[in-house]
Amino acid sequence: MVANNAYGVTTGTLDIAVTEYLPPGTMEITFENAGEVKTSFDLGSVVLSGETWFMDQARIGDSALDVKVGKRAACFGSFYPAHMTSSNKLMPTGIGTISFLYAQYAGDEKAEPLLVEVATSTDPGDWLSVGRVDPNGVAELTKFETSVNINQPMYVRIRTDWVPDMGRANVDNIIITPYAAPSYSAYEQYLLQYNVTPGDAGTAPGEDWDGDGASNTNEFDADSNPYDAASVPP
Ligand SMILES: [Ca+2]
Ligand SMILES: [Ca+2]
Repeated sequence: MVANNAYGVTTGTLDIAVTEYLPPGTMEITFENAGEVKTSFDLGSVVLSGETWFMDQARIGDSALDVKVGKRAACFGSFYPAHMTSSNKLMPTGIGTISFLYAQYAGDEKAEPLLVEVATSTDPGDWLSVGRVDPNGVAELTKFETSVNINQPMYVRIRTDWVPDMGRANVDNIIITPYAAPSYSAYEQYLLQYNVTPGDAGTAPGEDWDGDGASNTNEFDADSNPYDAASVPP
């Protein structure tokens, strides 16, 4: 790199660790904080980054066979359906994305698939699946990310999509980002006013969707309806 300073131009190299950008309000669970320990697979609760989670048939693994970042990662058991479920609805403004690292537990030859679910209540029928990933045969931690985009707080659950005779899975560095309302340009807002999704066929500014001879841009400028040939700029 080249830098200008009081001593003139200097050059040199600099090692910069680039970490992922996390928007304000992001929840990050690394299983590394004090007390983030659960040695048994039995049902229990554990506070992770300030929120209480229930973990059943799941422990927080710290063995050499747990595939993890740092000292610990979640380890989902395989003898019975396993889950970790938030005890509260998370994220006051809603959920944008949920991501985590996953791998097959190194001590097993197979791994259970994992499901990511959200809900407004913890009634069994209320869970909405927002993602599924298969750690089977995945030896190195691999990132999974799914868009949720729900603008209200939700319970979050990660569970095994259980089938008998599989094996354990590790999950680490769970990141839940806050919902962010999309920002639209004036032109896009104009399209949305007519219930048309920006980017759909025929919506580009130079196009003439309704074939009335006026481009979408001209209709935007005149505030006429670009999807009604009877509505044309004066
Ligand atoms: Ca960790
Ligand atoms: Ca037109």
